[in-house]
Amino acid sequence: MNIAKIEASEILDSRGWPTVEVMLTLSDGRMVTAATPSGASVGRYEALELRDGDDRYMGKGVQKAISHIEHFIAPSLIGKEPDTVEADSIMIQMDDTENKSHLGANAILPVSIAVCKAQALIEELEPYELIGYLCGHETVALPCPMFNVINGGAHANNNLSVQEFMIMPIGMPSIRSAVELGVTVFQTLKEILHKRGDSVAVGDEGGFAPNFENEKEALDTLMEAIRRVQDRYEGTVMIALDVAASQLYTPDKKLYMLQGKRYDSSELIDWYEKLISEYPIYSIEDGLGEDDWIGWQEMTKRLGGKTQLVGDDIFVTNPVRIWEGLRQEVANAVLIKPNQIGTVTETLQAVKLCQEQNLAVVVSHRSGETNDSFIADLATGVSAPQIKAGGCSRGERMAKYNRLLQIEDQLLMNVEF
Ligand code: 2PG
Ligand code: MG
Repeated sequence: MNIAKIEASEILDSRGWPTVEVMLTLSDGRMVTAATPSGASVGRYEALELRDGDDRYMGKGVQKAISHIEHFIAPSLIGKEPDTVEADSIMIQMDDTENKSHLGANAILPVSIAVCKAQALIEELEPYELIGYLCGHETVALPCPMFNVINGGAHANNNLSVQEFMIMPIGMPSIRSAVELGVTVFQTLKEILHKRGDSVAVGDEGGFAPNFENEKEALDTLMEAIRRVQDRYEGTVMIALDVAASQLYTPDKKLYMLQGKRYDSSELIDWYEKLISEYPIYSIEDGLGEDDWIGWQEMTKRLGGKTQLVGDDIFVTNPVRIWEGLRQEVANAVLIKPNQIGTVTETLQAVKLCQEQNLAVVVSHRSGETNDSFIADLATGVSAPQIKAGGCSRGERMAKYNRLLQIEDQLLMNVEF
């Protein structure tokens, strides 16, 4: 079964900005689609997202990426059997840059995902099964969801410096029960905010974004919601933060700006230490900036024994940077975002490296998303311990959690009791 057609079109993401959708048709007429997401707090070392820079959509059109698919990528894949590794290697060679800046990661990734889905289809597998097979895993496991229930930083126009306040239902017997617990905390938080007269409007990732006075007030409110719900469930609700500290960093001064106050790396680590002693914080992502390797070393030494320290902007899903992290002994977990590196194959290579080196893996969405739920299959296929896919509202976020529910149902159907 061969690839008969690859068509690309400009669609809109969850923020209303253009992005690329690919439709791949097989020679028997069956079709798959894939779309690429887009970040707001974009790491400096991520693969390049090609934007037109002309008058359309304030420069954010993606017609150039689409024309690269039509003129270069599609002709090189049409007539071939869909094979993820082969297609990715053709596109990587054709691009021939370190950061996909020739063709654009937003041209390459949706084709890569579409080929992966098409390969699964013809092999009569679900995408997560194919991914598990490509990773050499005999079984797959569902991830623990991290629900982003309070949005700040670059994802909301409130005065929170920390970008994401997430809850993790730990020790739950199933995804279905973890989702129920997450949603119940989310709805309880909504009631608390509503009663106080605070805004219950949501930010880019589907979490609430009221004008809390500071991070501590946000955490106290979240703890109140957790306490009201916790006793009714068997698991424990822990907190995860994404500080997205590259956004708060001034490299020449080597200082971070939070709530109008300047911190050096050590002072920021002191603050995290205090937060960890006061709240059930399981995980801190991007606690320091993408170039602050010395600070990251100190943070890992001081906090890494008790807290999950996730590298996002510092690693950008790039095996070379993850290796550098291992060499410099920074972080104990890696955020995995396919569009930071640009192909499914390289994403799986990054995961493999993490798994071999005992770094925890957190598969992640972007703040600008589509309804493509591929990351749910990715997280399951690689048996990632965690996934972050946003809050408990907005269709593009729920698409991922709903796909996890569907996968769990499929897996349970195959279990013989
Ligand atoms: C992050 C992501 C996703 P963005 O920083 O982890 O939450 O945000 O897509 O804006 O980079
Ligand atoms: Mg992040």
